[in-house]
Amino acid sequence: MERKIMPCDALWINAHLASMTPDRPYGALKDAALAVSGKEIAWVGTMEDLPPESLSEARQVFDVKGAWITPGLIDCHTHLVYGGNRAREFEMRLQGASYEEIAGQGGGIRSSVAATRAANEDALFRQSARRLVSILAEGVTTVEIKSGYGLDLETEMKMLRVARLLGEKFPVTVCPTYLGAHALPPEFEGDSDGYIDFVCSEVLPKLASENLATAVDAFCEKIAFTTDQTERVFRAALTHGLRVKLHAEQLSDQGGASLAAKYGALSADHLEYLSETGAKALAESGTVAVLLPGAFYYLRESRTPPIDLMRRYRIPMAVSTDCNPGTSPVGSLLLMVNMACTLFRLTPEEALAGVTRHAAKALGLEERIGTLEVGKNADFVVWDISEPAELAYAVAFNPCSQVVRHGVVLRSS
Ligand code: DI6
Ligand code: FE
Repeated sequence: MERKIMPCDALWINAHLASMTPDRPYGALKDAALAVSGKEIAWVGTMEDLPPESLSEARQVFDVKGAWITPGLIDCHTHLVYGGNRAREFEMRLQGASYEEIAGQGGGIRSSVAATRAANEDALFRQSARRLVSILAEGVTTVEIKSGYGLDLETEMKMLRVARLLGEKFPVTVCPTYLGAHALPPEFEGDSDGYIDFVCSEVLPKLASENLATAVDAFCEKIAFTTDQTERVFRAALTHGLRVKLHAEQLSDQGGASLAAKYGALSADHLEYLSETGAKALAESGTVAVLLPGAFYYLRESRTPPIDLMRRYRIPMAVSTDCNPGTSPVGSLLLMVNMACTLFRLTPEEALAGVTRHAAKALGLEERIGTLEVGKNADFVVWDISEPAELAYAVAFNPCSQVVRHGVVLRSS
């Protein structure tokens, strides 16, 4: 083992590390220390192996007295930039209207599109910032944000600029995704192929040239877009060097997972109706299955994603908020960790891997984040808990006591 670790900028001692490497449960290393140099993790090991001089040489030492440290949490599927809210539709659903019925009557995603188009950039930023602040309070250091409530070029660009600005104003890495094929905008009524042409030949090239998105997503569903249309979007995305991902098999089995796999998608998301063929395809392409228990809960779905099938095919499972105004108005990733366990029967360890290591892979960032390993970004969280399963067990107590991103201590309590 490399003994010399210094000079380092800061050292965390007397910690238990849930490094989330896959070699042992939680990647746990008890009675350990972690050193940071610049923006990266410089050393990880036991207190016993820590060279004694490092304590005096480190510029800052944090004695966390037996607290646990995990990687910074990663919320890999959100639509957190949007205008307005859909509380009225929530009431309608409580009175018996279905999500599909409301969408069919021009509500649903389209009502958020109207509100997002109407909001100016500043208002959109302020509304979205409030939601982001809630998510960050629980130790999230990376968040994916999708567009898809603008649908026209101008509003999609506005949403993605707001996403970028959030990443500049708040201590979080924002991964921006273009979700043009989310719903058919009113100006293309009756012409969904025409809309897909517009997505592929006008919006996508413009966003790619302005670096406003790093990935492209689509909603492949009876109430949204077909597999043929999705495929056209994927082809255009790959032409412009963008990665793809897909809302697949949420309400029915459309073969979206197989299609996502065929295009080397980073992730296929939702997957309540995933078939064995789809699972096999995801496994072969190394595509991450992103589980979204918030949407499952709000839609009062009865069919859970086939977790045993995913385990059997060793598909990496991520967990995310799906923060959106319609099916998951949720600002707590730890609540999703809990619900992935209670509703989908993930183990707490699987759920925690779902918001760290596997979420990193769902964003294509597994080389930089998601585990506590030397050379990765120094993005981590100190938790006031006595074992890692506590993060899945309790709801809303927020045991986050310190957040570090890129080696900078953001907050301590
Ligand atoms: N699936 C979802 O759960 C969200 N988008 C999607 O494609 C819902 C979006 C909404 O209802 O506003
Ligand atoms: Fe979504």
